[in-house]
Amino acid sequence: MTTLPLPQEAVDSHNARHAAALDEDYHALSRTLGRRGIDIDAIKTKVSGFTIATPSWATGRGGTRFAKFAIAGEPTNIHEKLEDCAVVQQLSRATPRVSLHFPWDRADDYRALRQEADALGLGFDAVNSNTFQDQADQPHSYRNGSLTASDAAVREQAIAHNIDCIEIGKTLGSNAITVWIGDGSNFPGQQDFNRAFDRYVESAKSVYDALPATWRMLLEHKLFEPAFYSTVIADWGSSLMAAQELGPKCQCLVDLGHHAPNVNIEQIVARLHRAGKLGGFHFNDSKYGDDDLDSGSINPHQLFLVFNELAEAQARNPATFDPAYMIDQSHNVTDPIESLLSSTEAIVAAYAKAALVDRDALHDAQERNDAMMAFQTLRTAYKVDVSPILAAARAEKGGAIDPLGMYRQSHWRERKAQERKPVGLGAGIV
Ligand SMILES: [Mn+2]
Repeated sequence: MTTLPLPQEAVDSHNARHAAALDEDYHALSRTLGRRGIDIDAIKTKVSGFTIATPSWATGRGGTRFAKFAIAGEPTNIHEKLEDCAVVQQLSRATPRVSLHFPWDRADDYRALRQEADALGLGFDAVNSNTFQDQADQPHSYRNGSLTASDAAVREQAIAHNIDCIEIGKTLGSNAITVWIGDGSNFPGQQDFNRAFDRYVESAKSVYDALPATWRMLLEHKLFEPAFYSTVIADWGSSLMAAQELGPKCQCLVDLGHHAPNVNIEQIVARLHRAGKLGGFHFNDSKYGDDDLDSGSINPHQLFLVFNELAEAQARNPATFDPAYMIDQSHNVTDPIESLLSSTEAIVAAYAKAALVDRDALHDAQERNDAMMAFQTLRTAYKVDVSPILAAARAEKGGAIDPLGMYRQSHWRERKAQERKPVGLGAGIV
């Protein structure tokens, strides 16, 4: 039996208060889109089917390299993190799966954890391994790298941890492992670029060989940090080379914050799709580097352009198009549940706007070299306020018409501040 974290009657009565205004806005938009030959209900159906995973680690105040400032009522263990993810799902109805990170989310009994999640209306997305920091009980340090370390014993330990994550994921019902390593160098000459890459491919092959038949291995690249001179899997080129060498079950994962400033990320999306290696996404936003800011808070147009390429890819290969979508953010100054609700709305809105693009008109303008009309085709879709479509889709599934308003009204955090033990001090890069 599903036991949702908030009383559903409260959500229903909240929706009843907003229903008339939503109905008015939805019908007004329906008429506007209708004049362009777009059926609003068909877009709403698409939006209803679109889901994104939430990461367990984003339910706490992430902190920076400098400090972490916890809030009262923050979750302190995987059980409380699942509860908070269930609040996001109950109100947004677009985040039905949680992505776990090991060993951060270690539990005694993963079969029981799966049942616990199921009772909250949640399932599990990709599992994430962590060989970028040392754990108290491990024999070898990752100070000189993990999957690419020059010491074979360190590499073996990192491989074994990844295989452990796959085993846990099998029990949880996951179907992918996301691998991000911090391996790299801080000094010119410190590391041989290609020997490190060779060791990466060799180690990753052992992880790949442990994948169940239906699983995918997603390689996440990142330009810099913690290594500040070179990173082994720094860019989509390195990621693609590794994924191609490893085999068909290995694909690339694009984190929006893991690129050099001003890189054309939407073009990377198109290229990876062309190579059959577009495996997944981590959504966030960025001003300077890997800022992990809330999705769409800095550059919502880029988010839309990324989704435009995803929609293009889906239209071309609907049978094989299946990227794993996840939010990957660090919430340092907000209530993490509020950031997740707001980010979910921004991501789904970008998806909905991309679905409004007149693809025939776009392709036609491209072929005729009509730059202005090609651009205006995108701009016309981008300018639409799709909020009524999102709200109607949420309400139909039992979510809140105004998720943030409903969340504040629920006093969830204040109640949890009474029940949960306080989080300690500390730095917390995520
Ligand atoms: Mn990421």
